[in-house]
Amino acid sequence: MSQRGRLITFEGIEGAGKSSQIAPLADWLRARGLTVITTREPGGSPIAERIRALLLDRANTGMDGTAELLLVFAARAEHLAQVITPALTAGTWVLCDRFTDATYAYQGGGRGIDPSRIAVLEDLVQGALRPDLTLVFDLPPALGLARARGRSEPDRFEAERLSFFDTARAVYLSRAAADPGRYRVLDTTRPFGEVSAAVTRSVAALDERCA
Ligand code: Z5A
Repeated sequence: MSQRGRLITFEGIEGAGKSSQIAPLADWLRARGLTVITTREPGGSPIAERIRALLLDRANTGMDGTAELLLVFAARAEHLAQVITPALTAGTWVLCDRFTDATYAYQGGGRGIDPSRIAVLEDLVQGALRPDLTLVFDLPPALGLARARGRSEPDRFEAERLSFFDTARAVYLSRAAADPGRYRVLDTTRPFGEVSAAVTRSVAALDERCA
């Protein structure tokens, strides 16, 4: 039976530079003989992508916070069942653009939902599954928003106030500080190539095939 794959999650506030590091890391891992898929949340499977559209649609401004939380976890349950769990079981490495840390940061920090409620849903939907490694791409929110807003019309989250992202960032940093074994915080005010090198250094420690 093949060895279980690894789940690596990419986190950070809007425009932190996480999405653009996923493809280079996937190439780097494949060059070392590993089977890799890249995916994202909310989304990553057909039903979860439909939930993503609901969550990001600015026409849904004012959505109830608990409804938003449940939609995020409904999408995650579907993504886990259809994509992540089968891949990990088959020995595939899964690189996921956002996962449950985003729920603690955005629905917990940003929307003010008690983290203990999020933890209940995390246990229900994920059981014991937690990422093997979480990379937190960190930069001041004003810089992240300036990078992201250069691209397209803001979605329902991107349209939030700066203080929303300040709170989300603080949650990410405090979760990382509380569990240094699982998290690496990367300074993405640094040039892209330096951040990529920090990503591969962090991942290399996970498996001897990456050394
Ligand atoms: N959400 C939630 O509320 N709860 C949850 O549980 C989950 C998600 C899972 C998904 O949006 C939204 O869902 C998210 C939270 C919510 N909303 N927000 N905010 P998304 O996935 O569409 O958006 P995003 O995750 O924020 O992605 P993003 O805007 O693409 O940001 P990014 O991935 O961190 O950045 P990037 O695309 O890699 O880079 C942004 C720009 O900066 C781009 O032009 C790059 O070329 C540039 N860049 C990248 N790195 C650098 C460096 N080092 N120097 C200079 N420029 C750089």
